[in-house]
Amino acid sequence: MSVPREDGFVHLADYTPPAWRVVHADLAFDLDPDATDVSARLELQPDPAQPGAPLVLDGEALTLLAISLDGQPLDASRYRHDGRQLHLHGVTDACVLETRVRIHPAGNTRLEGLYTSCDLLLTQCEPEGFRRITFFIDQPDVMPRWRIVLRAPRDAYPVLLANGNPVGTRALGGGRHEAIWENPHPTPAYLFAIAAGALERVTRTVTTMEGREVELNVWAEPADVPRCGYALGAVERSLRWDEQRFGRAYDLDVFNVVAAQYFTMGAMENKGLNIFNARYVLADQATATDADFMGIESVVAHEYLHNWSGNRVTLRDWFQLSLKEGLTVFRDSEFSADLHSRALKRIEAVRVLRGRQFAEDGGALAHPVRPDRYREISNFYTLTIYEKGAEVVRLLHTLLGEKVFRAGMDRYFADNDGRAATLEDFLAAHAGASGRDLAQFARWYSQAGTPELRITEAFDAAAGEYTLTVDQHLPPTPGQPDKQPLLIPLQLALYDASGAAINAPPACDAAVGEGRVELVARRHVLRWTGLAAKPLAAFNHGFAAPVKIVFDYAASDLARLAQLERDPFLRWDLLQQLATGALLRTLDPHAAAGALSDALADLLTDEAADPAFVAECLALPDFDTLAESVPVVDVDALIGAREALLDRLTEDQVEHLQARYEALADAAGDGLSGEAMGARALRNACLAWLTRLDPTAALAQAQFDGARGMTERLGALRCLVHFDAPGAEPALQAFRTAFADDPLVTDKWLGLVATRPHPETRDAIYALLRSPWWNPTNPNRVRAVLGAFARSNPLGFHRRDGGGYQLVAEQIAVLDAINPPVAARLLAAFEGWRRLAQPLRTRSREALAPLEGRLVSPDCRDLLQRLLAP
Ligand code: 0A1
Ligand code: ZN
Repeated sequence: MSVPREDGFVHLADYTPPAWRVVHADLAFDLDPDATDVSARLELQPDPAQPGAPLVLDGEALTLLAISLDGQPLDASRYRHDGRQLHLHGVTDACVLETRVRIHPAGNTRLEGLYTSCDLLLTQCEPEGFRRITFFIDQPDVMPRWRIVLRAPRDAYPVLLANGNPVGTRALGGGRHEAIWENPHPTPAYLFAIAAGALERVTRTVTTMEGREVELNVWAEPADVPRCGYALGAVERSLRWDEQRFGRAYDLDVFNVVAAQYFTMGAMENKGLNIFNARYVLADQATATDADFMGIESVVAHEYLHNWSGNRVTLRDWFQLSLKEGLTVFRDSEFSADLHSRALKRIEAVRVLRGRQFAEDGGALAHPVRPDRYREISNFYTLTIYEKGAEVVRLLHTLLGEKVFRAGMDRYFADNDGRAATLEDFLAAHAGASGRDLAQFARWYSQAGTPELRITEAFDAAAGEYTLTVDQHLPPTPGQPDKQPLLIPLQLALYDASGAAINAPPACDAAVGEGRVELVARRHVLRWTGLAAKPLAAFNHGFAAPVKIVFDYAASDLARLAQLERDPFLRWDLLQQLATGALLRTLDPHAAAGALSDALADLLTDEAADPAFVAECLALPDFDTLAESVPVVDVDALIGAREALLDRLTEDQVEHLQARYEALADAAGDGLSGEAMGARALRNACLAWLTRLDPTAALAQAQFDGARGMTERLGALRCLVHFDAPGAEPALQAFRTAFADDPLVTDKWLGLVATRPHPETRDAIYALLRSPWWNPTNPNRVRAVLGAFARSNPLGFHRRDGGGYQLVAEQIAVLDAINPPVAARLLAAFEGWRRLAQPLRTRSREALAPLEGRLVSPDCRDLLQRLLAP
């Protein structure tokens, strides 16, 4: 159990095992949106190693109605409830504590604990929401087995779901009914869930590799059920994949997924009862884009795969969060790579890393994959915990290879099943399976910041000797001025003048594997001899290491390597480097733009090239990625340069773009095949470029009018709105009307309006905040409007007069009182404020500073302090 120190922080170093455990939890709910009564019967046992330790339970926003110990009502002198914890006096032995509390779901806008989502009653407990349901020892290393009874009026709540297996239902008097569930697996409270309401489902039964019959259900409100089929298929694919790739079987008789319109995050892996943001469940081609379908499949996989990485093996404490999240992101990305295109999945992940995670790692909120202290754990559901955490698991996979990695995973699951584990347990399993010492590798978990590899080359023509000197640079981050060198596997390839790969390994003082060197020191010198001419070097194939590479290429070298490389990820990356070099003028801009243009021409005219891959190559580095690559961010200059390069490339390629757009018209028709999706992706990319040269946006208008699904419709609408086409308003109007009843599609057009690249969008946002569409209690709506504006509209958010910051700061103060985790996520959009060029740096501080006196939630106060810390 970890208690905050005087400094207000919970420290990793302070961990001690729980003094008391709950071995069995029996709960009964009398459900009602206004006042739900929760009866809990907890079997408690003291830790024999900590005799006499006081019995303390967590409990917030609970009204205590009754309390008894071992069957005897407790006198008020025997306990104290201070609003956060329940202290029981003089209890030393194993006992049964019974409480009855009242809670108020309908007023719960924080959406943690038990809350209402439209007509449903739902729970969200991770990380510390269960204490808002009943008194409990609410920490992940307390793992009882559970029995859950739900009672409610049958007409409003015909379906009553909870964790585990259904035991039975029965009618009660007065139109009420009851359902009983049992979860036989030891499960922490953060994985507790119930869902009640007029739900309907799609269902199928499968048999696991162990021969268990499992009913898979996806539940939604009745009107949405026709859009649940794709998610159900994704559940089955996930179940099969975990059996085949990791040998992990599902372990209950039912697996339920529930779609909720009100949900703070993406989804939640509660044992046997996953609760999802509706946007990651509901899809058909008329209302969802291809990206939505792919997002649904990957989030379904993520939550399903948590059943082993997170639930069967859970966390000792919240510092270990990446043990489940990084590992599960690694697992879900392997799932997507195995089922679809590995290269495209990698490109997608690297875009997020470079654009967003590197920024987090280099900004005011930087923290290690395993933080060593926190004030508010809900502020640590970050890209560093999830995406960098997954990269660290991928590093291990690269170092060990698939076979040994799998043996390490088998060992991890076997040794820790039913336990609350740590990252040390994870590394110990892999060290045991591989025989490797992973002590240096473990620094990836404790040191924040994105490592940089500064590589210089030298060629001695007379001696035929080529050397690469590789320096590891680890930038300082908050609280970590000095760092130790990391173990970094550096993939590399050399090409000779004829373009043939040079296969000889270098001589060096580091371990050399197939096509890679394992860097362990601050500096390594790699040496090749017997070379007739200076070779061309390429680095970090597949982005095997989540690092920045600094190497002085000429534009012509990058272009040549992009032709020679067989690794599709690296081919894409080399073109990104050309574009970045042209934009930031680290390369001769004329030569770089010319080389990029030629490479794109080749791709656009290559009938054999995968259209989805070509679309990725057309997408130049975004604003975030560029901003991450410069020490001081001049927003207008970066965007101006990017727009100018796009204009120039479009002029060069207009005929190829048109030809490709037309040639793919049929292939882009119906269906969710990879081929159709790829064709739509490339056509939308071509359309966005072509619309630059077409003030009437006739092609975009035609695509909008004849759209065969949401991918085409939204792609066209984006062009119309973002390029201020004459048809933008009527098209928006038509779109709005056609989907007026659908909150998820409404979020889409709101997102387009919020990201229109113009400083005046700030005023459009003010108008939206006064419109009937605004709803600050729905996190999806907040993200669609304010999240999109702050995160994806640099021209609007970073207006020179600071008006974008003011708007977002004002709304953070409003949201702070409604849903603090949502407000805190918006506040994190300021993470890079210190690197902004003036006057924006001052303007952002002016927007943030007054929040000091206005924000009340611990979530927002913690973030604000970290943002403003000197
Ligand atoms: N464990 C979930 C993420 C999650 C975290 C917090 C939540 O509520 C505040 C909800 C979901 C996942 O990784 O999918
Ligand atoms: Zn997760």
